Amino acid sequence: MNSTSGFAPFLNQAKETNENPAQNFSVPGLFTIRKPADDKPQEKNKDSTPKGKNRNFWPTLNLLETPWRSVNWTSESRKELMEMVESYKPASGAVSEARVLLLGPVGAGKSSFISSVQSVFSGRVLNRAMVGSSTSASFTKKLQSLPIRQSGVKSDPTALVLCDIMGIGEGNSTGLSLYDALCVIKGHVMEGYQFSAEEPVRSDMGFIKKPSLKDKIHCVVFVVDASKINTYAKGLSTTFQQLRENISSLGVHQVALLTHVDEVCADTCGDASQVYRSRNVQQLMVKAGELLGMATSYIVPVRNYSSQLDLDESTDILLLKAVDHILQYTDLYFQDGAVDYKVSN
Ligand SMILES: Nc1nc2c(ncn2[C@@H]2O[C@H](COP(=O)(O)OP(=O)(O)OP(=O)(O)O)[C@@H](O)[C@H]2O)c(=O)[nH]1
Ligand SMILES: [Mg+2]
Repeated sequence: MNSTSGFAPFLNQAKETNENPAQNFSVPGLFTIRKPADDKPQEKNKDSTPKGKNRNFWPTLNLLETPWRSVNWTSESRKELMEMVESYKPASGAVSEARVLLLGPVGAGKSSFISSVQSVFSGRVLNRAMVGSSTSASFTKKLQSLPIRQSGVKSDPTALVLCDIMGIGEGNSTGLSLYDALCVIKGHVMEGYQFSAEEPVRSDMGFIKKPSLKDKIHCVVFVVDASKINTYAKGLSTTFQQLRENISSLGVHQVALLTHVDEVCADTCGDASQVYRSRNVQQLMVKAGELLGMATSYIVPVRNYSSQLDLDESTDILLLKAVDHILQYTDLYFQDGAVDYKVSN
């Protein structure tokens, strides 16, 4: 969390000039310091004060005056986004499902994202994808393809399948290797394949020699943890660069998720709808772009369900916006000539 000590003079000015702290005052060129309006009813879910903190007068120093991306945080928007995913059909008659692979360092929140999206559609917080804790070894070991199911009683599968995999290593000897990742993307690896950091995918056992379009990955989503952006090993950037070059040469588009945004901003922790007003999140998005070698426009912040037991509308919208973003780039793959190749490699 940002220290507020550098802003002390402004805070004193606030106290001196505002007998009634309900009045706002401006710091030239910076922002308006505003007392949360006790006399004005706050919109539902718009409380930017972290729970447990003093709610009476805590200027929102970490928050931008206006969000830098506009999102509609209403129930209607949530419903529309859910309907969009439920009615999604891949822009190619050759496949009935879009297969999206999550790739990222250990503990970044790949499995949690899948569980969180499943939770949104099932109406309660679930843990279907195996979520681990943030340790040095990947908790997920197998290739697991998880369909996102429609909301409602029938819960038929949608056309979106999210594929979970072992975390990528920070060097050559740990975690999923570049070779293994490319084998999965090209469609050579069978469902349930158990990865090993010591041994690459073998071409004799359960290897799909001639994968068809339905076996391949149609979009890659990199997942990075906002709270670790500043401390990831230096080699990770090179790993991402190699992955991006190789994946791009297969015609597969890539986007990225910045997870754990609740851990880098108390305002976002208290209310996910503040995410695009958070200075910290904005700065970390830029750093994530540098780490991944990607323009920020490809990256979206998400807050996964980790400790919560109940769904929250703004968190759902953030997750659904991420799915919407992913599907746009998935369809580019189908629309591109890339899918014309009959045999991969
Ligand atoms: N606060 C918070 N915790 C998160 C978030 N996403 C994931 N976590 C937690 O981070 C830890 C690791 O999450 P996983 O989903 O297992 O991460 P992973 O990328 O699948 O990790 P491996 O399978 O080990 O490679 C778990 O304790 C999650 O609850 C998030 O957005 N916010
Ligand atoms: Mg996992």
